[in-house]
Amino acid sequence: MGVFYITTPIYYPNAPPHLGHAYTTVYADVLARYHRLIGDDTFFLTGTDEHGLKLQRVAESKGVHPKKFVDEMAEVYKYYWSMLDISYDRFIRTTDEDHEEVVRRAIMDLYKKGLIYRAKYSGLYCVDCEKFYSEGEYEVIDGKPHCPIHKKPLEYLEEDTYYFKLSEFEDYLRRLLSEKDIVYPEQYAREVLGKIEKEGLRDVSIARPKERVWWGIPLPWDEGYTVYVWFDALLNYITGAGYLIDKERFEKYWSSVHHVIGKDILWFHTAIWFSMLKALDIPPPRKLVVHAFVVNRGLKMGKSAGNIIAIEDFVEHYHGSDGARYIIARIFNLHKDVEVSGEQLDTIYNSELVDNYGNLVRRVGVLALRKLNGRVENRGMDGRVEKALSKMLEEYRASMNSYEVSRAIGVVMDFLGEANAYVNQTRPWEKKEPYEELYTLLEAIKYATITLSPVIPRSADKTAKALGFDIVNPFTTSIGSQKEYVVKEAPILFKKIK
Ligand code: ME8
Repeated sequence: MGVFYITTPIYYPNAPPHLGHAYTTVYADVLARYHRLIGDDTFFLTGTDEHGLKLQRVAESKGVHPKKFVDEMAEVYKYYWSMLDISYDRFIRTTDEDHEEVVRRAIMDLYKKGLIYRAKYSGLYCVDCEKFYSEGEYEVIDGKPHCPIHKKPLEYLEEDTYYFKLSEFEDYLRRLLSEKDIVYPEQYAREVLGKIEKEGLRDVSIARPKERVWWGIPLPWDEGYTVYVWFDALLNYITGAGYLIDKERFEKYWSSVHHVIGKDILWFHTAIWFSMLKALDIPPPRKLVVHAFVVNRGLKMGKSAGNIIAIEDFVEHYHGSDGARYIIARIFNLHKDVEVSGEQLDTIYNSELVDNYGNLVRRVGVLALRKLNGRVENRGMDGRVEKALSKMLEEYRASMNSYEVSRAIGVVMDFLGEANAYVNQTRPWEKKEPYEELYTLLEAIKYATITLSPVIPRSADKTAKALGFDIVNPFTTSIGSQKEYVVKEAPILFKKIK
């Protein structure tokens, strides 16, 4: 039995999550469910990033204390994740007591090691990114520096602060990024290396004066400052695994930690996070899985672009959580941005979920009930389908293990296409007792359902109950080992979108 620890970014709860956040979270959930299915000791962490200027300002604009605001918003996030059947093991909040303690201890540790020093800072800041931009990084619009992502004017800041000596880790980072395949896909490691090559690695400010940003964790040695929100947030991943509280648990999960992030926060999760970990004598993550953006009408989906798709609308449109999850997992792309406007997504839903999978379940269920009263004994299985099935399982496993969820689903869909062709070729409705045909088809459906269960857990359960099999590890049961199927009903799983 393996161990699998998976995390999503912790999102800023300044507004409810949209399809962009669901994109990451559903993908991570599919991987978590897959690893539970194959018997791994799995821990899935998500949550909210609650401190900092952005949250302070939103709360102020609403006239409420930030804590009250984030308390409400954390519930909003949980509500949306339950709407999408997200099976997280812990919902971490940066205002959680154990996390605040980890942040104080970690930053104090680095201070004592001489990796933090005080100096003046001046620069241009984007509050939406919670990030400073230097020349060459920002966009100039109407002669003024603007955030390249949010297209809003940057704010000029000048203040005394504390720096983390990021520059000391340049060699370490270069080596890590070029020798160890931590970052997947590799194109993103090259991107970070290119940036280090071009600009070098500069020290980063990791504190904010309290007069300006009071909503944060005070520096343990200087109450006049709060911890920079990113320094605070990144540490959530070690808090979640039990750092400081349970050494054994921490070491177990940390040895297999997989961070899933969007490419917008790649720099923080490589240059800064890997260096912070090194400074704390913690090994780098096992994998950093980076994905591209959801794009709507040509622009990255986001609040400031005004093109978000609400999760509730998406779920309603695809007739529930399974439909929405399926579409997200199927279009999910690590390498390239994905456009979601237009008819394409509905076509995927109709042709794959409704026609290919749903109709096969219905058809075979009806035939089993009509022809054999629902009792389908194993009296042999078609050799060609059996072979296709074992090939499908191998390719599925390889795709899932290399984080290519969409490819894994594609493999199952191709196999289901063959199973549908097998029905048409063998015409079991014309036979008196089509044992071999129906048993073969039920085996096909069983394994397709099990392998799709991390994506469409509700429909998979429904199918399993209706046709009479269990959702179990597909790699430890052998094909053709079920003695009999007792089919109870022929469910209609999905309805077409017109
Ligand atoms: O960055 N396409 O939080 P955030 C794909 N709090 N993914 C998208 C997306 C889109 N259009 N929009 C959002 C933060 N995402 C920090 C993280 S982690 C220690 C701190 C997803 O609320 C994607 O995963 O801005 C992206 O990286 C993340 O939401 C940013 O969420």
